[in-house]
Amino acid sequence: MSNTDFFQKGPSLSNQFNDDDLFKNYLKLTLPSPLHKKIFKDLETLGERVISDVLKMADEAERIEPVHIPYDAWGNRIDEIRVSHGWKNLDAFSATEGMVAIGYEREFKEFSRLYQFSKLYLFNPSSALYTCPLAMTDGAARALELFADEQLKERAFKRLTSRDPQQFWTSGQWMTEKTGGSDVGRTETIARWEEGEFRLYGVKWFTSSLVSQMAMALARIEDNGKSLPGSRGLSLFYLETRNEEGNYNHLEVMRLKDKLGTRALPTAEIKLNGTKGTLVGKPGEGVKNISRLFNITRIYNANTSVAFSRRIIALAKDYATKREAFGKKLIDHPLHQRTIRECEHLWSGCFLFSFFTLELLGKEECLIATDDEIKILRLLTPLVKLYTARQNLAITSELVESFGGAGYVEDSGIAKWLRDAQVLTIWEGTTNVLSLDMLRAIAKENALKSYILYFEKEVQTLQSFDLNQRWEYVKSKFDQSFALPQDQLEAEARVLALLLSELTCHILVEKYKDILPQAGTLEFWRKKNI
Ligand code: MFK
Repeated sequence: MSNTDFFQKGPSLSNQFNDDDLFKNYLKLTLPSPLHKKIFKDLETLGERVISDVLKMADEAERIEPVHIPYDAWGNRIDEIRVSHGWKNLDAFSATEGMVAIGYEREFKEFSRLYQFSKLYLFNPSSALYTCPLAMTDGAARALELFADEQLKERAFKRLTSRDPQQFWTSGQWMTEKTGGSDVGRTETIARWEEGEFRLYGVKWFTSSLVSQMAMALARIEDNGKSLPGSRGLSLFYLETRNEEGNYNHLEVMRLKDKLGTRALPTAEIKLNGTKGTLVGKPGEGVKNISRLFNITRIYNANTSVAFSRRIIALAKDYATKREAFGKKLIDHPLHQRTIRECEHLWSGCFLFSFFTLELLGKEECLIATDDEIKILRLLTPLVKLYTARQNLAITSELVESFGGAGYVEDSGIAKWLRDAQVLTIWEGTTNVLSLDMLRAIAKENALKSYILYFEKEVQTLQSFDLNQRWEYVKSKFDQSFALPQDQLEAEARVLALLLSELTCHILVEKYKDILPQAGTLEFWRKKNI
């Protein structure tokens, strides 16, 4: 055969639910039996759709990127954000499937979040990051559920949690400004009381999904031309992006961001020119209140990371059964196989970590979590976000490499996984900011004590020598670090955050070792001695 007659077959996907044994078995073990029987059919159908019609919507959304059209032909300022049909169809699909609604209908009580995020987990890698607006929508729904009055709940909460595509709204989360990305306390936007309502003035520097119908924003209430500095001066506002006539609510689009990845997502710089807003919660409690929102988006972020890792693993495994080199299939090369298996092992820990966090979230929202569980959720939320995002980046980089040059070209569809992976470590809090948030949770909530109380029995029951050693080591490392002066403790924060995340994965991997992908276990590699 001449060289020109050879065409390599690309990777393909099979049903993403049926193909994922860890996911299926974890749900079987965790959900009461009538429940898992009820939802498995739905997940199986979704597992097929995310490799067929839904994937086509996402492909279109990624091929036809959003554009900003500032003026119409006659010079009128219109600031249209034009998105593809694919993007709009993903919105309708999300509503119909109850991607946000399931979490708030609470039909399955404390397991509702597990069910909802099982669907999101399947949808995520075939959504062109439509799960970003969904994350903010879900976070906004939670903030409104907790802090809004009945009138606002009736108007907005109902729409954010609707399954009817005509009624369904998505929400933006307008926090980041030029002065402060992570340092939200430097927000400059002001809220001025004018003729019986608040009007917001300022520039929001990263606003994802301007095509959403509403947003939650932070602003500094001005009184007689003065406002309190820092985060204590910030309040949380609800605003609608358009008025009844369909015109923008006194805001201007400056431009769309030209980003490394997430290119289907219209992220804009916008100017608020007197945007009408409604105060949500108490004045001055904006950061505290919006943290209820970003604690939800951080959990979405973790779900996205594990779902993305799982997808690239599925693609790499399939490709390894098709591609031949040096006389045999890639999968038959021990080193190639080992690389994929090690990625799978890392992913297994991350998967279990993220779903464990969801178990706690479900309990907290149904008011059946213990005090310790609430504190552990507070502690693990920044950790699960930072750890899964970093591991996804490592796994993705490794597996893009496993495609060789084919992984580096855009039209194979592989390169984009690496571009999109990078954002997951950045938005919703960088690794360092989240490591410091872990310190905040420990200092303020005494959350480490709850963690130790909760997991100590588990570690003893599991009777693993390696795990016991690790447990003692991490505990002593925390003890030593918390005895240091504050600046030295902060310098240790990232190391501590990674250690505690790894320990959590280690415990869960031991606990669920019977359902791990066999070849993904450490045991397997030890026995093979390679
Ligand atoms: C695919 C899915 C992905 C989702 C995509 C969504 C895309 C959206 C794009 C974006 O908008 S990205 C923007 C991301 N920005 C951030 O995530 C902000 C990162 N910065 C932080 O998290 C800082 O730690 C923080 C702004 C919170 C620090 O601010 P401060 O002013 O130094 O906070 P401070 O004074 O420590 O805390 C104020 C209050 O909030 C305290 O409560 P008290 O008033 O009762 O003392 C804190 O305990 C509380 N707090 C802070 N963080 C909290 C929290 N409470 C609960 N959970 C938290 N995480």
